[in-house]
Amino acid sequence: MMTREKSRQLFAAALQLIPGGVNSPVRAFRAVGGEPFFAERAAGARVWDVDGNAYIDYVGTWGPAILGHAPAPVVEAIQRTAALGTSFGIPNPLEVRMAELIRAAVPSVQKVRMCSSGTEATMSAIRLARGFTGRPKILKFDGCYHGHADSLLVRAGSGALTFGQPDSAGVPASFTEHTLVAPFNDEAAVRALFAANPGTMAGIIVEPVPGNAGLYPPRPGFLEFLREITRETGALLIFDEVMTGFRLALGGAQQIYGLTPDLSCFGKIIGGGLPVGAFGGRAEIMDHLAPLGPVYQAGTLSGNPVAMAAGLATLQELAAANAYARLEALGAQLEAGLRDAARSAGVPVQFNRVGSMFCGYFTSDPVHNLADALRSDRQRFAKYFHGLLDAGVYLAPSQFEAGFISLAHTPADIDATIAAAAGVLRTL
Ligand code: KE4
Repeated sequence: MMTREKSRQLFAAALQLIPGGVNSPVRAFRAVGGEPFFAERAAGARVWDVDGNAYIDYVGTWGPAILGHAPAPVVEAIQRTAALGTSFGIPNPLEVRMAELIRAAVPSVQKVRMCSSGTEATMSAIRLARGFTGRPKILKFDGCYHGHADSLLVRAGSGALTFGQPDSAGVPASFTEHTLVAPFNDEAAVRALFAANPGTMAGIIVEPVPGNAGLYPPRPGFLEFLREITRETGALLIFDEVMTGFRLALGGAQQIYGLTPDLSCFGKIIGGGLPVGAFGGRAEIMDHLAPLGPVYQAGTLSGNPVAMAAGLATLQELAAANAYARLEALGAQLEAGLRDAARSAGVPVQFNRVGSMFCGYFTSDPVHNLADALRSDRQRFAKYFHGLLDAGVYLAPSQFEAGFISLAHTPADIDATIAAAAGVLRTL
């Protein structure tokens, strides 16, 4: 049995100093019970806690660690760049290189603006959509999480959903009156909202593969429908690819599904674990941003050289041969093994996966949207989570998060995970 005494002591101290003892709510284990472990170090597919326990890691710092933890090219790029200055607040060559790489990988992005988080990216993209169209309303989908900007904390996923408060206190109704919400994969609901709000829709913001209520893929044709209705009505289609960008393919979900959004948001992987966000799209839209246009957006550390170096090193590794084929093979191996383990244990599990993103829901019925996800057995998930944790496998500490496989995971790691899961499933 693992002991986590040092983590327990650290958490007790943290609780006196930091709200909930954490700097981001989902880390607090409130959705699964118990207390979080404190990370000492991470390398490759593993993290070690301060008590020396090792875990095969499927959280990957919520997506950025697609190469695995502390990849040598990224660590070296950070060290080399930091020695030249950690921040300038002056344009630097790495920002240009990053913009070139993003544009080369994502053809819908003619121009891109760097920022320091996914929240900043989506918040800015929405402001830009409203400034470009001169219209107020934005449609989002329930269970989708786009960061914690006021107007987007409406029926949001991830940590907001985990705590049963998808709408946050402190956000006046007037701040969200222009935020419309529809169920994901529901064309009729989207059509009805557009019909009820003629000429006022600035855009739709969507996670093309929602990963903040677990994971459920778009039904065939749904994303194409969103592209069509926005084109027909002059609203902008904004793909929030903070999680899926450079994760599902070098060109993200839009490459997988063959679609061209008007704006795209990025984060996580493009920072290689350092604070980076970005948003980009058609030049005629992006040129509405200050200092060229009337839509203001700014950031002290936007395009920070050290963060750019970490992101560039990550993207360069991802551009290497067959990275995504390797991730797909590992994902398929995990999916096949976990499906077999659940079947052998007689435990109903719906396993959703797109590439190296996955989620297992404890339910007999398919999961296509938030309502389906909410019908899953979260108590069973909590037991499964802790059983795996004690077996040295770290899943996201919430049913409403996605899992991530990295290029550092090996087929042997996947087999060990499946064996651990099979043992835990038999106890549920
Ligand atoms: P950040 O502001 O946390 O960098 O990004 C917000 C964001 C925007 N869009 C999507 C699709 C996202 O998944 C996120 C952040 N993801 C969560 C994990 N589900 C971050 C984890 C956390 O809140 O601690």
